[in-house]
Amino acid sequence: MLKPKFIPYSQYHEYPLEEMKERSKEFMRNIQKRRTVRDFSDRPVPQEIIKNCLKAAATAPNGANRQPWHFVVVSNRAIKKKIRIAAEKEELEFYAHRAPADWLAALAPLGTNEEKPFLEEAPFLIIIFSQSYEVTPDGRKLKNYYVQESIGIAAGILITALHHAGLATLTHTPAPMKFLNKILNRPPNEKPFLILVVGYPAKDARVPAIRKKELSEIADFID
Ligand code: IYR
Repeated sequence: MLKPKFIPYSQYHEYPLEEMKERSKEFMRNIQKRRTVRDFSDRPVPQEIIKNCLKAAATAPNGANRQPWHFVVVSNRAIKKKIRIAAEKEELEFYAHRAPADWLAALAPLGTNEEKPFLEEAPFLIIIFSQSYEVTPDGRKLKNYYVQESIGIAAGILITALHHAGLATLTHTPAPMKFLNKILNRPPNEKPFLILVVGYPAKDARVPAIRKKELSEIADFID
């Protein structure tokens, strides 16, 4: 068993209380402006920004620090087209047959359908894969832990980092997504978690008029 090694947490920075309050408010106000966007511009985005945001996502707390994720960043037109064609095939099946009536009713306010032009129009698709296990250099399978939780947190940080940088995102999950392993040549220990569509919103982008729950609806304080 490996012996743990500890180092001082010297990066920690404490802010005066007033500054903490201000910072929390400022962050809240900024993240409240995030909207899931479905109308993307094809304006290019420097890859450097995506790289920085991925490095931010990679700091996510995760099970046993196994970091059970892999990100494939696609800007190649031909690959984006392949992904669109495969996703729309699944989505047509979903909207026409697979989705039960209650699910379609729940989606109605979002105005979604099987057409996914954003998969080609947006400059970047980030496909997030979760790794249920690792394969060691000598071929052994090493199980990962809390994979869903870990990858969910990493995706959240990625979305937040991209928003903070000034980009719009869409969390897109055509189901099933197995076709992504084939198109992107990913190994069997990896499962697509979501497609994150990234770019500038289109000039005339519109978003559904929906509301977020109030704090009193989502939280209790037990003093
Ligand atoms: N994957 C489909 C359907 C869909 C499902 C949920 I839950 C959403 O919040 C949004 C869409 C699609 O992307 O259209």
